[in-house]
Order: sequence, then C-alpha cells, then structure tokens
Amino acid sequence: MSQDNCLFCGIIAGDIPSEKVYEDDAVYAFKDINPKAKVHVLIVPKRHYANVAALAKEDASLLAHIVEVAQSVADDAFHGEYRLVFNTGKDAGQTVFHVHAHVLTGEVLDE
Ligand code: IU
Repeated sequence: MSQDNCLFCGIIAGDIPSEKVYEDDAVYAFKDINPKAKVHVLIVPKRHYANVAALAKEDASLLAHIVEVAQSVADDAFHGEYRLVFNTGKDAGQTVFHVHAHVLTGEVLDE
C-alpha cells in the first residue's frame, strides 16, 4: 500500500529515480544519494510503514527479511560486516517517514 506524497513510495513506483541494488516482492534497496560510507544502501519495504516500530508491530517477518537483505548486501560488499541503522523520529534524524534501513558497509567504519 503506497501513501500519497511519500518520497520512498515514489522511488519504489519508479516515479522518482534511484540506483537500484536489489528488489523482490516485499522490499526495494537502492544507493543512498548522500552516502555516509563507501557502500550506503537503503532497504525499504514496498508497503508503507512510518517507522521501524510500526513495521515490527505489524509485520515482524518483513523486518527479519530486511535484516537478511542487509546481510546479503554486506556479504557482497564487505565480508558480511555492516552497520544497520533505523532513524526513528524527527529528533533522531528521521527525515523520510517511510521506514528504511541504512546499511553502511564496504569499508572499516569509525565507532
Ligand atoms: P533518514 O534516516 O530519514 O534521515 O534517511 C533518509 C535518507 O534518504 C538520507 O540518507 C538521504 O540521503 C536519502 N535520500 C535518498 O537516498 N534519495 C532521495 O531522493 C532523498 C533522500 I530526498
């Protein structure tokens, strides 16, 4: 279910350009336009949830699937090691209110 005026719903629909990394029936993954690591991929569920707490409550197996996709991105990019971040709420740095996992990998990360 997509939501009007949602940037990531627009990316999933192909209305807004993105650099796709992976896609299946449930999720879409693409390169972050402002990368914070050598490899910075965003993984979003195709169904719109505002944040990770809503996703966990409504569909925990979809959240687990996002973790599996993150693992696979890092397996390809950097011997399976990665940082997985869900900014949750404006004051925590969330700017797009369609849940997305930041996968940071491809290099040794600062603490
Ligand atoms: P945040 O956790 O909501 O702050 O993350 C939003 C991310 O979406 C941020 O890292 C942006 O660089 C990224 N992004 C993008 O990849 N493509 C876009 O068209 C826009 C934002 I706007």
